Amino acid sequence: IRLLFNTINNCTKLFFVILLLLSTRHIVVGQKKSQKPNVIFIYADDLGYGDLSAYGATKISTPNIDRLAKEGLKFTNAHATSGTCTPSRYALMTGNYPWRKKGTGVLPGNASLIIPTDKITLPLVFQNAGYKTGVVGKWHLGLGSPGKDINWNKPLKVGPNEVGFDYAYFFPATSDRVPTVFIENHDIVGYEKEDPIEVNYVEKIGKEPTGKENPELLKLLASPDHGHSNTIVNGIGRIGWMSGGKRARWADEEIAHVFLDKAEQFIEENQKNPFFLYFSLNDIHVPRMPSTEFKGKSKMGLRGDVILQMDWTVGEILKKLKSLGLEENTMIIFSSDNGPVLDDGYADKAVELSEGHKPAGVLRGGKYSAFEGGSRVPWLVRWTGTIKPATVSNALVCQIDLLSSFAQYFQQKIEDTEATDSFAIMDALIGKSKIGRESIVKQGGALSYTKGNWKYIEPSTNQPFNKLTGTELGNDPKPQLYDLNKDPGERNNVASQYPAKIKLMAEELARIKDA
Ligand code: NG6
Ligand code: CA
Repeated sequence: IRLLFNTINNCTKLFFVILLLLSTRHIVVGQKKSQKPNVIFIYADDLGYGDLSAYGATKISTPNIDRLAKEGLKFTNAHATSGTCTPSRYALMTGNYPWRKKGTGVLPGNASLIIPTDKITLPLVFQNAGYKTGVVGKWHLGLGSPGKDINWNKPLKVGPNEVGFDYAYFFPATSDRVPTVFIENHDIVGYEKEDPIEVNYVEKIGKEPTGKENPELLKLLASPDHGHSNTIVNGIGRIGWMSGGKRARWADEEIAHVFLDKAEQFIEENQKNPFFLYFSLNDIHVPRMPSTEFKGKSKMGLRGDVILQMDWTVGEILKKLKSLGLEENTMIIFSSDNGPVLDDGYADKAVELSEGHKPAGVLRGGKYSAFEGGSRVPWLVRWTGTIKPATVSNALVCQIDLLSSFAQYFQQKIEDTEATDSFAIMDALIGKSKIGRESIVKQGGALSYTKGNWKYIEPSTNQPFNKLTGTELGNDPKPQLYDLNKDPGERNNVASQYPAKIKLMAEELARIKDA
């Protein structure tokens, strides 16, 4: 080669060198800089504010997720709208507070779709900007038209594909609810027409054993009085009854792997064009049944094991991005749909084995609660080159804001009547500004209204304590007022000292409710 190089004249040499430079420059430009950033939203299920080592956990270590904090941005005042899954996800998808609409509570596995198909949604914002959009994981927003029973033996429309996702690989509700099957776009994976599927949430169907009748068949016992004693699938009693679809049913131990596989496939297939992936993890929801390699890996039993599995999943996504050269041009957001719970219906010893671990950190309450533990969640963002490493922000941000913030980023106009509770706060979401939204209305048991350092919880006569889950729900027949700066653990109700403030906050909340 050197001989050949010596024989050509300098002018030709220069020409080749320029060509080489241009072509490498072209590769860099084509893959990274000119393209709109990919966005991956990783949504953990029931992960608490204190469950990650990046947020102070010491009994468990989550190095992969912690990397997002080290290389990016960590929020300390970030929120889901609600203390449970369906309403938080409804808000994420629509930009509307869930308590404005009836039927947005925790859905059964045979519920109809609650996301309107003719209104703006988070994935539609991306589709309108030319992105390929995908959802992989837990759905829990219903399937099929309102008022119609789902026929599980026909293509399952309407669902994620009809509200903005080009690709969908998901399960309908939660992993503790029937039907325990995966759906790819409109079809149940592994479906056989000789073994039709029926689902019922009112009465038993089929002849299969249930957790109630045949507890000796269970590999994971249900906690007494919770609802997980119906059809047994994979040795685990579920909420609701199903029959048929024997070969379509999942093994819980494989869920994390299947979802990771599909997420990676989606990333790989879309590496050349901008994509939005809503990666909605099953972990760490009940039944906590990790794959074999994670069983017993933590010192905290199955709940700890699935935290490690979740952390591994995030690490695999980071590796995949790196191997495809997409590290820099991909914004990864990690958060959780509601706060933590230890006993959520299975005898997995989470309570006993979590000793010394504070799943909600300094916060009071947890999943289901109006206290901060119900909905203040971890939120990390890595966007290499744009977000400075190890940034910490205490801006008030909510998942409901992603819709308007990305619309703002893509310079899209949202109708005044749509996504009305979603604020365009992109600068805050990428750590450029410390100013997020001004206030937030959240839903645990009662509604709460937070503005600045003050949090007001509406009076509620509902039970103050959920005995089954051991959660303080934040319900009190008297108004509650907390100074979150001085008292993030909501221990001192100062309502009686600030009657004027209570009045003002109650009025402002009433105005937002009426809007
Ligand atoms: C509750 C279930 C709980 C869990 C939750 C939904 C009982 C007593 N409890 O009704 O186990 O499935 O619903 O969790 O049945 S969420 O994260 O999807 O909101
Ligand atoms: Ca949840």
